[in-house]
Amino acid sequence: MPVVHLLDYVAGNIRSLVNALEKLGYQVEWVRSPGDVSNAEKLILPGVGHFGHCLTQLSDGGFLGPVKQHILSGKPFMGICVGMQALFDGSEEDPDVPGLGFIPGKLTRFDCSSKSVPHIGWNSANIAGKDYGPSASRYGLRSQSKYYYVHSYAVPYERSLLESKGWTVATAKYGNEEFVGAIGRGNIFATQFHPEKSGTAGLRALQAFLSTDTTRLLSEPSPPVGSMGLTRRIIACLDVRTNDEGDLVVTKGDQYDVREKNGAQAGGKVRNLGKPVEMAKRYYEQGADEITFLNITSFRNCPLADAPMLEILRKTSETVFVPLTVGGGIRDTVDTDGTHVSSLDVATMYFRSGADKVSIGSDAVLAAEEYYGAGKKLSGATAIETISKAYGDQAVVVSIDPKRIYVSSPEETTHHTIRTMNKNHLGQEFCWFQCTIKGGREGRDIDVRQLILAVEDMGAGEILLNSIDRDGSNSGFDLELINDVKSFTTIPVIASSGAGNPEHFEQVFRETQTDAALGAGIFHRNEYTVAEVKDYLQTAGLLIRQPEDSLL
Ligand code: 1PR
Repeated sequence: MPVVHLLDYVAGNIRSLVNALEKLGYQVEWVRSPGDVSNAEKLILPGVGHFGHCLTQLSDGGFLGPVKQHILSGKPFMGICVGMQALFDGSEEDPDVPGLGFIPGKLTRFDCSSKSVPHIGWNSANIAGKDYGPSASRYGLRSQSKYYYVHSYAVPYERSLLESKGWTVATAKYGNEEFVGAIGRGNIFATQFHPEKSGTAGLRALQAFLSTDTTRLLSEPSPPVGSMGLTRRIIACLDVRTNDEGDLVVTKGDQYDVREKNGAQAGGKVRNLGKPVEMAKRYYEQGADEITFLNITSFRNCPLADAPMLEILRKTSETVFVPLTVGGGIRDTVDTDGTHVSSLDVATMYFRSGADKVSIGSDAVLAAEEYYGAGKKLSGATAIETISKAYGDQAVVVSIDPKRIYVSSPEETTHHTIRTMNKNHLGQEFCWFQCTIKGGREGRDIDVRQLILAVEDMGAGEILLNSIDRDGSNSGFDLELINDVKSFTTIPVIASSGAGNPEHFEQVFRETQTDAALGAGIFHRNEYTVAEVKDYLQTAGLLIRQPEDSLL
């Protein structure tokens, strides 16, 4: 088995890098003392922590000389994240600490006046200049691929400066700032992004470094202008429930309860819009960035008896390679045989079946009420806390089903109000957003702001922000609600309810700071495909991800 050496100079979690290298068929050997460096043929410097910390550790450990020697001798060297930064002259982060100086330039901090810092998420690594061809592709980078970044300092990109010195540079754009995403020359290749966390695209870049086989290089056209930056996520949501035959079908009502009336009008039949697995696959192929399944009858049925939903996830995850979220009935429960099953166990079943995130609705509201009842104390036992502790914040979504409650003035309620442009029929121009449970059937005395602040404290990683008033209305998202929520939370928000055409998606991205937008009925009723929405957004100048067809 071929060997690659990893420099082990600080304590840090680089397990995923090891996994990625092993997946590519390499055995990882550790370089733990300066003397080990000379054993390495291919050496990787992973980056952990601060620029200054990294360089100081290398220097104090006596690694600087041997690492420089390795690079100068022409042996393959790869730097990742701070490992890439170390190759430059220095960084604003620690101005007194010099870098290795192999690449001219200094890192500066991202401007945070108009965007969040750190820069986190999927962005490009596009080779700049006209000569984007086989030589550039030796680094395995593709203009249409997206890579996972998390950093606050970057090397600002100045066209031709590095290229004139023979470097091939791949850049990304965050806001208006174009920076070095990856760089290579001769035996050196370095990435600001984490290839080990960037799916197939990242593995491809690692493989390119590990492989000396340059005959399989690909040629690519120049990236289209404006294709760089964090992408806008479009999510397709499937509300799933059992029909009269006992099968789970995708259904859709409006304002949550019209579906019941529909059922009565149609002789009690559940509106059947299609099969969940097939529809999820279709939306994935059309380019959906995520798929969400909501089991909307789970408050009546025990989720453990919901074997079809687990099967749906298992089947879907075989062919759909974007994040899958499942919601409905994630809470402590009692199985049909009387056994108590914790919400963590319920979530575990879903994760094992292929879900990447669970979405918690009613239980989050009840937990938030208890949190305030206890004087804003965390119990440690809620579904949000136990699941996020076990699986990470990013695995826990809180789904909110708010309803507008109008008042004549903010003094009329203790709840957080907004002044709205959409007065009600009584002419009232203030409203608060009431949280509901059980699919909107029961309003509670807690508002959306209270709920979000509580679940943020508990460790929720994302908010699925529905609107009962807009659900199924095709009248556009509730921009006032979304703007209000974005003004007090730092958790990513998924705008939901009301999408009726591609313009509504453009509007929500332009007029709010939402992190993602979700549609249901618009796709299920075949009014527009996900691809049509994305194409529209692309034409309108918004950055979206187009699906990658093949690994090759
Ligand atoms: O309370 O943890 O068991 O979770 C139940 C979940 O099921 C919640 O996320 C809740 O939103 C959802 N749910 C319950 N009842 C209904 C219903 O419709 N009767 N549907 C329901 C929620 C709302 C959105 C919908 C958007 C977009 N559906 O998911 O997809 O409003 O629709 P649109 O684009 O067609 O306007 P728990």
